[in-house]
Amino acid sequence: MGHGAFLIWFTGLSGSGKSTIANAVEEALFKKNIHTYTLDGDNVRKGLNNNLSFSPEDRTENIRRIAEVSNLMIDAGLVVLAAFVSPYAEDRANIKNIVGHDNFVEVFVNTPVEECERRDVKGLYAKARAGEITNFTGVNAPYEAPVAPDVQINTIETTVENAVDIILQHIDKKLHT
Ligand code: GGZ
Repeated sequence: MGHGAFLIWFTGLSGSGKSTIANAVEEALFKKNIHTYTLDGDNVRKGLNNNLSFSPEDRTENIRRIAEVSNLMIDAGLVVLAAFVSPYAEDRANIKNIVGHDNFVEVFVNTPVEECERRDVKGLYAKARAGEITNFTGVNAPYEAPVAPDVQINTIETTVENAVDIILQHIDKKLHT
């Protein structure tokens, strides 16, 4: 039996929890026998997009390629999860045009920069503050928060488990079409 194929796009700052939530959603979908693939900085920026920097132009190209790859994966029948900072509203609108509006679910992982910086799991915020990383989103590069995301997760008030439930509820209809 088949299932719906579409893209769940997670946007938010570095360290906001995008990948953690995407991975937990993927695990929940796996248990429902849904075929998935997760794209994130770790598997895309090291390979397909290893020639791209964090300049505004390269971020736009990063997101465009990821949207095109996602579109191919949707063609193959997968539920695609993608976790990228994707700071520009225009780039996110472009994803929607590439995969088709009905195939796009935008999840805003809304963790304030102060909280991301407090966690600083990878030490990147400290490096950005020290001037060792330029163009760092939230410190010296902009993040344009989604105005009307399909789902918004406030990670200060919401556990990963609850976030998964909220997202699963939102995509339930799409899974069964
Ligand atoms: C933002 C950066 C930067 C700069 C390196 N700005 O927490 P992480 O480490 O694993 O997630 C961040 C990741 C962002 O890559 P994306 O492909 O998602 O960005 S975008 O959508 O804007 O193209 C962070 C790390 O790469 N990183 N330098 N300057 N994040």
